[in-house]
Amino acid sequence: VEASIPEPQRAAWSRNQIQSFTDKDGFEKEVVRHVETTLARSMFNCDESAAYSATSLAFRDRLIKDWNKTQQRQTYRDTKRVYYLSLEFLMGRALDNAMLNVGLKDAAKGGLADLGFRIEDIIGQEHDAALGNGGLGRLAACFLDSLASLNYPAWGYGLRYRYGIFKQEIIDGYQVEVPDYWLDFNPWEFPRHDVTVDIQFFGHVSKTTKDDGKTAAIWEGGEIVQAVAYDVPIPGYDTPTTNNLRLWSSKASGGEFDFQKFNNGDYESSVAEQQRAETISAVLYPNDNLERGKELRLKQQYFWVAASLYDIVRRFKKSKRGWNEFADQVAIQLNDTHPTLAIVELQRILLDIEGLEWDVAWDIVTKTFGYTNHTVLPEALEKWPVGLVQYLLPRHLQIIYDINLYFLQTVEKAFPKDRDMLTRVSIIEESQPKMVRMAHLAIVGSHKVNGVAELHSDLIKTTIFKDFVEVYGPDKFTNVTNGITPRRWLHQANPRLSELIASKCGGNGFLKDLTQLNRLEAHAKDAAFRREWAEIKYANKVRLAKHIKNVTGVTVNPAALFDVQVKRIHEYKRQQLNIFGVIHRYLTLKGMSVEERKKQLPRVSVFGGKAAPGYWMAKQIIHLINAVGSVINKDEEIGDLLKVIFLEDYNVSKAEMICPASDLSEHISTAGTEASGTSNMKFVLNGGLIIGTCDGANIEITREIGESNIFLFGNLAEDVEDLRHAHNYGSHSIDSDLEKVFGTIESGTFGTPHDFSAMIAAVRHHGDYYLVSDDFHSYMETHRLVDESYRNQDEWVSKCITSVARMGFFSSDRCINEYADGIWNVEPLVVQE
Ligand code: Z57
Repeated sequence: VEASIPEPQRAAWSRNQIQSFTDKDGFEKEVVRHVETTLARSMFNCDESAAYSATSLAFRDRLIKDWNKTQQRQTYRDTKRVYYLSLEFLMGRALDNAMLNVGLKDAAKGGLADLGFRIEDIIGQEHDAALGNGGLGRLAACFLDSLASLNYPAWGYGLRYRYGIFKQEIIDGYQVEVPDYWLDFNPWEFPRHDVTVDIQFFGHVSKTTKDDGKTAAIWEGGEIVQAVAYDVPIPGYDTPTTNNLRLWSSKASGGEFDFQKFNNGDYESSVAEQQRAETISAVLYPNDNLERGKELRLKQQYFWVAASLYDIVRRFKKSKRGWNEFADQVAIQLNDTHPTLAIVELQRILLDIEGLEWDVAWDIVTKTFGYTNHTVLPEALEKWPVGLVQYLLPRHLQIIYDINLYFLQTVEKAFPKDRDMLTRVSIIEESQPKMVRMAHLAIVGSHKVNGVAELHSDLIKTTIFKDFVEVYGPDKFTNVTNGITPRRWLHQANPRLSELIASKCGGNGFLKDLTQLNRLEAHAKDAAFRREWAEIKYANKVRLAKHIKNVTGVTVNPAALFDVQVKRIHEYKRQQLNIFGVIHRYLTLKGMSVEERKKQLPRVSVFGGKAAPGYWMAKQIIHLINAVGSVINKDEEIGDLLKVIFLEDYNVSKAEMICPASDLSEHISTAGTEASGTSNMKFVLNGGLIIGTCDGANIEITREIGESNIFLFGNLAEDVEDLRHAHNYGSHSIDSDLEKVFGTIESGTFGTPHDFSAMIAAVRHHGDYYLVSDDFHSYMETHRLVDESYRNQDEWVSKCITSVARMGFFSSDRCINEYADGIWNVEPLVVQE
């Protein structure tokens, strides 16, 4: 079809494209046009929802042009592309981002005002795209923003879940999960019914002899599921580059119905088959840092990986290059081990379908892939039973065994007679049942492996991947410290602060070169500037206070210190330490005279975050937080001095409101457990200080902003092992203040004590694996320092300004440039306008 349209004709068409709007009046016309034609409604009954739809469609039209041009440019120039494979993309809302990146938010604001709407209300209509659990998925979203903003030719590949992460409701203090049906109306995706891939499952492998006498494997039989592409435009900030995020949706192959069965009167089973196929992309697994080994999850992984690789190979083949150029044209990054089957799938394609020799193919494969590890927690490391892989992907299992054989042969040569070494590094764990260790496969099949913060990258080299450092040498392992996009997390989330910063940094340049924030440093001692700064923080707190009032009914004082911990609920992140600390604070206040109380600093403790539905202990923690809140918040003796809020359904759009409103945020994981953390960066960038442990990126944040600008406490990663050993084999005495907290809970102050006994027992009787008791004293002491410091507002605000000024390093732009240089070997595609 493409070829049949003569070139001059095509060129004429593209010159005559309808011009998009460039100002307020043009925007209004487009909104009216979309309301009246696309949406088939009258302007007389255009409500906020219709205004959202029409505004999105107007901006979408603009994006499409840049998007098409970007794809044309990338095809024409045919430079190396990056493919970011991630099972999660936690995108949040798209409209505000599109308006800011395109640079026409003011036009839209004015136009919507003319039509009788407030732009915030219209933006607020959008449902978050929540195709992720937490940090890993949000990192992927920040990376897409940076890749586009820096003009890298890049694609994201993921799954188009019908249900993203569940919506959390809090009922009687307990988490209740509600399905997140988000696809009702989504103007940001484009179905590509012409871009489909047939994906095979099950079946068997037979051998055949080719013309040249060699044998080849044939994978046949089984069932076919169709992958359909849905494309999402990813606009870069202040650049015409608009990249593509391709999400795969599953459906039964052979169209809507199997007509054979239909005609045979087996209507029901043909519909059932269709539904079974659609199940593959139906739901995001809601676990963060936990792998549960479900068959459907493995199906999702292969479905997505096979469709993506087919697409990547198809694109490469269009360039008519030889296979020896594949790794010069294609870089594929594995976001955790979830897409590790891509390594096996590419080897299969090159070997079985393209007929390359094993060694030639394997060389291409290893040059193509890079693997990012995001955790050292053993329960999060993926392993699949050999039997399940055999049953679902028989040919892939053979290839995995061959990869392992050749790998172990080289290890054997380097470490003769070291059976233990072979057992430890083997891709196959010789357990009952045998397991495929996905991290080992990912390491063996990649040319670079990276951790996500310095401490984490050191830890993987000395603990879980120690043997691989001996096998490959240290250079295969590297660090790329995480970053966040300043566009969403400063400019969009905190427009007033962004504007104030721009006024001192010589304009908006800092949004593309975050190191320019250092120009702020000179103003930290400027009293007038500090006043403006503090006023913005206060306004952001007022906004959060209103939200809290709306959703919980609790009145909080915006002048109080807002102390925030929002992230997935997990024992290693230690929300239990925080709530025990809150109880201790409450007891201290209760023990004071009225006079003494008057001298205390008012606080609001804000919590938010989802527990994995099957994570019982995490749900108990949520329950305790709510139970404590409902007692303290109505204690009239305490009043404003302490409020405890649990905000339900924490997500990206709520984070955009919460981060700018925090004075202090908590990043208090047991040292050595949080690979990086990224909300720590968001909070500091928005002018809040951190209380935290020496863990993940907190360490590098401290190095950048200075020790006097962060409240660090607790034991160090290097001491954790000894402490745990002492708990289990020595004497384990619990901190006496913590015992008082336990006593209060056990006395029934916060409801039936039995509800919380497991949380207490985890510390007292089950080895206190997360070192809550060990760190409690230092945690409370450090909170006292926070209070003291907050009393001196001038000093506090200077600390905040100085910290922001020194946060330049934590841009995801820096991070993406490091991947591009050190791992992908790709360059930006300069746009000539
Ligand atoms: C996830 O969100 C992270 C790691 C995982 O292994 C899985 Br599964 C999900 C997080 C880490 O816990 C954070 O510390 C890190 O900042 C984030 O990934 C991005 O690297």
